[in-house]
Amino acid sequence: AAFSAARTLSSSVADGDRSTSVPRDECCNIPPNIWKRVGADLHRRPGHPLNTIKRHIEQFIIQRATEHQWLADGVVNCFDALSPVSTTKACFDDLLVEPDHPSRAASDTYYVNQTHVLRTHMTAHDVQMIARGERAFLTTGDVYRRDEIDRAHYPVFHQLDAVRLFDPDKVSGLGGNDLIVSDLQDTLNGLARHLFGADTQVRWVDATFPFTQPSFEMEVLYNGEWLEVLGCGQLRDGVIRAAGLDAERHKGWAFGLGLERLAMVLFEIPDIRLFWSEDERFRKQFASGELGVKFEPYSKYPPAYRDITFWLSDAFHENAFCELVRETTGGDVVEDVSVIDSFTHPKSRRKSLCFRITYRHMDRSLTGEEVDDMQFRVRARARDELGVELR
Ligand code: FA5
Ligand code: MG
Repeated sequence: AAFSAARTLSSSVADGDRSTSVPRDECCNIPPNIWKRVGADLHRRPGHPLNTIKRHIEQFIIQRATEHQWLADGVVNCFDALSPVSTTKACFDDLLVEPDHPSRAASDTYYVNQTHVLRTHMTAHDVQMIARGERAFLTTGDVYRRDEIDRAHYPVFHQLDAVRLFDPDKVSGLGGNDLIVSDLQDTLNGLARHLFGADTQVRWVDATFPFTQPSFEMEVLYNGEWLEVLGCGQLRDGVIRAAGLDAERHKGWAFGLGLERLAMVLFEIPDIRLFWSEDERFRKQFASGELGVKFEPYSKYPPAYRDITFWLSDAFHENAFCELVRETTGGDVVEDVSVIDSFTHPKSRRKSLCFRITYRHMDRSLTGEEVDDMQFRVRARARDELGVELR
């Protein structure tokens, strides 16, 4: 409802001579604050912490690929300007994501129209890249997910994905698959040491992704806590076939990692909204583009809390409420939205939730009046647009 005029998105893709222009239709669920982020390309800004991490990962992989002769000729190609508008085919079908998989739901994914989404992961590019002849490559970009609001979650974040396909002659026969998984884990153990230091502890946890088998998550021990940094695995035959290759001969691995997660730990950045800050006090600290920087927090402005309680409507979804809060308050003013109480009426079985909204601007303090005004508008919109009954 927020858009009336048709709008198209133009965005250059890596090979420069194409551009996509995708019209929206009634399936579009992308609010203005999200559109605004498309094309911001934080990961391409020199001196931005996401750019710094991206460059260091690229350097590490290129060096490893050279030392271990990943490619008979050529270099590992790194793409960071691929359009974030993806077809559902590339983002889901080609990757064997089932038709009813929750990641496809409009409650979790931003649709431009019925057949196009804002990519939910960088893996969306893998099949096309393999199909056009890439055999070892990296892709970095902004990905979009409708999600909850807190200091570690933001509806736009950045991922770096990598793929390595092997020389068919080297992996045929016995031991081929073991070789692939051990090369994958060696590569990522090396990457973790490169980023976090030589004596970093890493552990491997079994995972499930539709497009890889076996699948793993890598966790890094950092300041006493195990932190999930990436997902990975051996590409399934169906993915290789979707790219037009013979899966008997062509095998390989893929991984995908979250750049904000890594940056928050490495640089001690306490809030994911800071990556979007234009404040010089943030920007300047990272201008050197070096890995060793530790963020010096500047004064944190005090939070203001407001609660809202309502009876749910049938189609109520927490992600939609968080998005409404974000849209109503202008994006980055709300630090957290959490359920603090829930109640089901014993007779009617109606459910009521109480949310606590934490208001805190990153760059200035908010007046009580401003907060009250935002809360008032959140209440009105929740009632009108989500059909909830305020209490
Ligand atoms: C994926 O997106 C898979 N495409 C990864 C993959 C690639 C697996 C290739 C196998 C082969 P997942 O949703 O777990 O998986 O996200 C991958 C990483 O992105 C996570 O480990 C985390 O570092 C980061 N991430 C995920 N969700 C968020 C979020 N809401 N905010 C910040 N970072 C996130
Ligand atoms: Mg995960």
